[in-house]
Amino acid sequence: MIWKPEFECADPADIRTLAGKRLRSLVEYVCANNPIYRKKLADAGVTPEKINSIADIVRLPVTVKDDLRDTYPFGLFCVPQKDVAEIHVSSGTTGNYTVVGYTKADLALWSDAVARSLAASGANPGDRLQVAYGYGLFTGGLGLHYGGLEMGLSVLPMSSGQTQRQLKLMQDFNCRVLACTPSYALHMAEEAKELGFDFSQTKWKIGVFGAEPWSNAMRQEIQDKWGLKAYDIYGLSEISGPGVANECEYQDGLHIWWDVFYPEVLNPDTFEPVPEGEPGVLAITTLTKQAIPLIRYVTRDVVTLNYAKCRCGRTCPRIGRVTGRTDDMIIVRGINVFPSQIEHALLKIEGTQPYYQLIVDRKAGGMDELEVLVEVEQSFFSDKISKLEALAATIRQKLHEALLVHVKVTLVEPKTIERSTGKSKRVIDRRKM
Ligand code: DLL
Repeated sequence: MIWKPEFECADPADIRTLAGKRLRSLVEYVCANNPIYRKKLADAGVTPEKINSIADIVRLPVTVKDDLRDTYPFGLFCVPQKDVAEIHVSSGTTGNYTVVGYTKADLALWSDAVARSLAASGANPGDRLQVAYGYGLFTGGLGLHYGGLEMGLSVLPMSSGQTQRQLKLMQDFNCRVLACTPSYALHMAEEAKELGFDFSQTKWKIGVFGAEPWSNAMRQEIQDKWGLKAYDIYGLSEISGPGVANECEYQDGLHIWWDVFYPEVLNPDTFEPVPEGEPGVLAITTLTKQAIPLIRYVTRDVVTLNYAKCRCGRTCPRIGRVTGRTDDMIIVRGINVFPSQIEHALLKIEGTQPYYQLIVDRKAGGMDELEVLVEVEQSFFSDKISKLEALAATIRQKLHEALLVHVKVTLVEPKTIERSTGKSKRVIDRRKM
């Protein structure tokens, strides 16, 4: 089912024309309603009259997370407080939180974007949707909730955690669509196994998983354990939340809803656009948002964009899986390492579990050491020690091939690594830079 074919399957030239018009209105709007934006655009020498097509987007200065933190909490808002219907806060690790506000129209826009995403994943009106993303101030829970309502699904707002209750209700209520982080899906499957829960008694059709990087190998594992088809959903609070982009039935890249969230791929250092099809950092312009519209917001997510028409009929470009973030990338002895590379390598090794943690430390002499903690099946610990050693050697070698850096491998028993019901913390960086 295609939720908005008039946009999703349109001639790309028509979408670009529309985006150009929307961009000009956006520049007029922020200049009229926000002094910080007004000054920023004036400093860059931009006036609305200079925006004549979407190609002029490169004239506009980019927005970065610090622009939001520095103006905490409401500095970039463009509407009076009375028009702010809802507020979310993203989980900042340093400095101020990032605050996002929504007018009623923004909530409608967000609901629509998530409805498009659910439809692309194969949900149908009437399906029961179990939302096991956190609700809190995280956008995952309410985003999927609103999208589900908009599409006419029957929404079960579980939030994350309480796994036993999740399992009971999914079976009793014949839930068809699951929404949670991929790591929580694996965690639930693990607990289900211990409880003797039988997935063949459930009616699952699809899962909509995102909010953290995952791989095709992890997808396969989730699909096998749950007996559903697993789709990748992407988004970030600053832009609305989940539902900025989503995979279709072909699971071959995430369609970005570009009539409202206009994407560019930029060089992470210069913020110049990279040639089409090359990797870079994703920047998004919210073309129609009211409360806190963002112009060329640099997400820090490293992606590639594919403009080829998809077999599903959609013409909106597809982002490849997020291969990392320009800011969670770790540099070990001069080599860039993405946790997703490690996950990918581990999932291909027999006997390992999809739970791992990276610890980066600086040893005496200034050498960085990357230690990878990997959970392995219990049987390895009851077997001869040589078997455990052989497995550690295999992992070391495979990781070296994948990363081009030597790592220390520590094998740990199942359940040693802390489980998360939301995003898992993969990297512990103990270096004092
Ligand atoms: O994670 C919104 C969301 C909720 C997306 C539920 C999908 C599902 P934030 O907490 O602001 O918002 O975190 C945004 O998470 O910049 C990416 O680095 C990462 N991320 C989100 N989706 C994916 C994904 C939500 N599918 C940040 N694959 C983003 C990889 C993802 N990384």
